[in-house]
Amino acid sequence: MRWDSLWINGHAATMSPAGVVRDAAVAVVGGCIAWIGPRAEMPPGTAAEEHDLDGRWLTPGLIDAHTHLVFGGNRAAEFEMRLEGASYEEIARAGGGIVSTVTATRAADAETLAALAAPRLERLLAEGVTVVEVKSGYGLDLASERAMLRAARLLGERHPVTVRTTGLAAHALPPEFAGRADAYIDLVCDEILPVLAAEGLVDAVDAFCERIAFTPEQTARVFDAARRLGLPMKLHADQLSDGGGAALAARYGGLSADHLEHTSEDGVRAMAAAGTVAMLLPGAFYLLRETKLPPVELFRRHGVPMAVATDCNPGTSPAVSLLLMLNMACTLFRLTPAEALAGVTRHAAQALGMQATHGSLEVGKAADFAAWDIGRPAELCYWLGLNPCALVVRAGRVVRGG
Ligand code: DI6
Ligand code: FE
Repeated sequence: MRWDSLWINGHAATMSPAGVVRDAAVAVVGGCIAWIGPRAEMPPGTAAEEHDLDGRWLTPGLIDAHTHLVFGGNRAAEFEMRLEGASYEEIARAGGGIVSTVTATRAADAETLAALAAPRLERLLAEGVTVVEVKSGYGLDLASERAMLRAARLLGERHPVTVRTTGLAAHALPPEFAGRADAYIDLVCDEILPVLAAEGLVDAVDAFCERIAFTPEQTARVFDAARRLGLPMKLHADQLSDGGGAALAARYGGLSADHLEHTSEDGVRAMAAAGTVAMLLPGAFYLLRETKLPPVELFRRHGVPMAVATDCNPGTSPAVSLLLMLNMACTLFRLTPAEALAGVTRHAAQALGMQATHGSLEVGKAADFAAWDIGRPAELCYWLGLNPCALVVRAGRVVRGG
């Protein structure tokens, strides 16, 4: 065999059915994994480049499958108000919250938005992230939603990361539509989503189904539009109340239902039947000082795959560390470290519909991986603010460290 590169002398947490491979070898051809397994069983071959991992651990490149990374301004003032007693819902109803970010985002063009998001993205990438999902949803009109999604595409061109975009025009009611939510949903379904889809700017469609956002009926109309456009769906569901969002996402065959603190067992059952991933977002739970935990035990019992993401956004989760979310998923939500790691690899890939090519170290998948200075995989969930990432490889190329 003739390989482009060969990686030896490390241990691999493959996140595939092969599990942990000690003293592993990984051979790469054309940006994909051509062979992986115990070094002792490696077929004979030569590599153009050989890399010694020095006993480090390899994982698949991490995947942050739910972010609102692109936005203008920030909401530190609102953070202060909340500490003085105002609730997230009260601030939203008083015209603050998401709408204040909309004002700042509308004032920026795609270039500016990409420049504002770049340092946040770089923090994620420094922790071994190789795929990131980025939502729109702070533009809430065609031009500004387009600018956000263009900014996301620009980030994917300028940084060593695969960007998946999600059209979240149904995130909040723009002020100019006050009292006319159905008319705004018409605009989303008849104009914003079709135009952005035709321009190749959206890979999936999301909505915020919640008392302070859109009803299940309005959400269903957005999903019908997504279906007509052939786009996969995800949903901000049951974050602040049980609105039946998880079951709604499942009914449409959604890739994921996200947040889910208030999801009922019926919702969990529907997700299991539909193969919808439970996207857990401990950063928002933490920042909002929520007390209602997502039904993790029910997800386990019904075999619903759990993913974990930053939900990086200026209001409820100004988080730029996926490793910190691993810790919070374990500490706050009681995931095991193995579940949390699956949540940012295999199950995160599934939540983006990318499981055929990403999320585990397996032959034929993208050679996206990170090497870590750790003694065991659980250490990735353990530290608060220590980044043991030594090396990042994307599509077979070293993009960090090395
Ligand atoms: N749920 C969230 O946690 C974010 N969006 C959503 O639908 C928060 C967005 C924000 O407050 O800016
Ligand atoms: Fe979100």
